[in-house]
Amino acid sequence: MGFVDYEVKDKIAIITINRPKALNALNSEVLDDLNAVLDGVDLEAVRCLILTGAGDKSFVAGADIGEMSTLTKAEGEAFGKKGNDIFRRLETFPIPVIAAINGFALGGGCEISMSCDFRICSENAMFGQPEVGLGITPGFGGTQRLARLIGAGMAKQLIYTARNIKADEALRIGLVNQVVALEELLPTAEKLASTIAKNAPIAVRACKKAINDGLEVDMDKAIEIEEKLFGSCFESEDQREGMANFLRKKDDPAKVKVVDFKNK
Ligand code: DAK
Repeated sequence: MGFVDYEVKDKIAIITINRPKALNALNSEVLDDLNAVLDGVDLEAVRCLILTGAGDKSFVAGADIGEMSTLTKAEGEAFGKKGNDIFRRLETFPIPVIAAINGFALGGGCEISMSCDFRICSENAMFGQPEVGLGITPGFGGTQRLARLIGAGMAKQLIYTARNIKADEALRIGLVNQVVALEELLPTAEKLASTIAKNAPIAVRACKKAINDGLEVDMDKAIEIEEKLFGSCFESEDQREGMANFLRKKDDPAKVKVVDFKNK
């Protein structure tokens, strides 16, 4: 695929935005390629995705300023919708998506990382929403997702000032879960993804949906969402085998085994 690479390793897949000449900035082609890569993910085989950027300097340096600079109002709205649809697709993708942030995550770069389930980053990562300095608002969900992730006050401060922050501050305010050396970034993401991939896929997917959908409604409705998704796990082979394994273990610890969950 032109600007987006896709590699499957066992049950995990790595999506790499690969446009290093522009620090992996998102133009229409990159967005189309990313959408096509998501179309091709085999959900029977792959249990967790990692999203990263090519090179050691930038995850994604934002939406492409050159492409945006000449847009009309209508084209700007269409570009925003294209990005928003893909970011929302990532956010609601059936399996978890980990952002492995290897450098600049500015504007649309910060926004795409926030569409992932969680973020880890390298020590050289830099986050920010510089849009107001360019005469625009964040357009790929930044005002909404940043406020939900780190709280309205901190999000407003970062967005109104257009200040970039380093990895340690991103960790302190809860924008990322973990900071590691650059060379450790992908191995760490892969280890996390493999740990997730070993768990029962139907249950992991249901947890993602429960958390995402539950956050959009009040607590009474959220609990109902959880109840339904909890119920949906029963009668699956994975639920039966997962629980049977626990009971065998109680019966005789020697009988415990690592369950090979089948996604059924
Ligand atoms: N777009 C296009 N090209 C970019 C780019 C970007 N966002 N960021 C970097 N590049 C290109 C540079 O132009 C340069 O290209 P050449 O000159 O070599 O051809 C190359 O990448 C290397 O960049 P630098 O030479 O600038 O590298 P430095 O190390 O000196 O600086 C930097 C790195 C990341 C600090 C700097 O490149 C920078 O400030 N880049 C822009 C970062 C930024 O402002 N990003 C946010 C973009 S705004 C909306 C929809 C979406 C959005 C908003 C609204 N609606 C529909 C309403 C989203 C907005 C954004 O994301």
